[in-house]
Amino acid sequence: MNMPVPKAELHLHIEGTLEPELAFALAARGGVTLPYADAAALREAYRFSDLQSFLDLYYGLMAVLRTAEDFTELTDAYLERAAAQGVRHAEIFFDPQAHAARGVPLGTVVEGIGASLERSEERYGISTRLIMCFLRDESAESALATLDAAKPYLDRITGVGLDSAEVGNPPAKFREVYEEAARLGLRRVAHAGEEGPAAYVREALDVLGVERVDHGLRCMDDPELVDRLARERVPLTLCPLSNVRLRVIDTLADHPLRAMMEAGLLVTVNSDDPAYFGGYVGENFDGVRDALGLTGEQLRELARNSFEASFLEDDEARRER
Ligand code: ES4
Ligand code: ZN
Repeated sequence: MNMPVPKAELHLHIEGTLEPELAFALAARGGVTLPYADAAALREAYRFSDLQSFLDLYYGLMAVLRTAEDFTELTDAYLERAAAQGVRHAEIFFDPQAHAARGVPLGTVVEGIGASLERSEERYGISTRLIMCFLRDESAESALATLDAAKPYLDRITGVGLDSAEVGNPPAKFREVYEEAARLGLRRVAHAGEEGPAAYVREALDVLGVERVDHGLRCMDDPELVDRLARERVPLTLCPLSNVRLRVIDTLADHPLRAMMEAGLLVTVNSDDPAYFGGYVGENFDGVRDALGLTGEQLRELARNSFEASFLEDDEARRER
């Protein structure tokens, strides 16, 4: 087998790494009843028509994540798989509001994920950062309260992100939240231009001051925006298998990734919610390589981009590669 190329993963929802088998194991341990006969039946339900149909299942299945140990186990399982695929650095999203709504406090989530991340370098050879995402279909007040609740844990949280249902929830709704995050010294990213329009990508840059855009593929509808993103070297974290499974595009062969590289954009390849979308970062790399006919040099460029786009300091990023 070829050695996988060293890479960073920058767009990964830890809750989206919950494999059906682990979901059933955690359900049994926690006394939670799932509305599926078994793991195979659950996997059968992973036929999504759009982002919302996925989110409904994704938030529902989180019911099995209750204790800090559950989050530690979830994170360990991801890191082990990621290491096998050449991941040397991972910037990991989590959704505190989705857990708080079920009575699982932010501290439990951070302590649980953190216990895994603490050992990640020595166990898996993966350096990590943690990024707390706000649910954009919840209110700005709820996001502000979440940011407030995170204050005791800011030594373990590198930045903030914005995810969940995009259309109708534009970035500007969270202007104050991002201003406060900046005051607290947090890095800023946001999902934009996944299902929403190019205008949301522009707004994420101009109103939220994001340093990196998650997905962003709809920028391709706006040539002026593409020029700006290329000129300013704003990284875009693409998730090709996610886009196919959520019907943002029809097939991998329709993915704009190659056109985006040729337009001079700083794009990276990531897995988003790998347990739901048919593969981890390695399968995403292999998928676009085969569907788009990427060259070895283009694949190496994508791997280089992933370190350049990361929140590692320049000297750290060089060492990881
Ligand atoms: C997500 Cl694919 C995607 N888009 C938006 N929000 C999300 N949360 C988890 N996965
Ligand atoms: Zn995402």
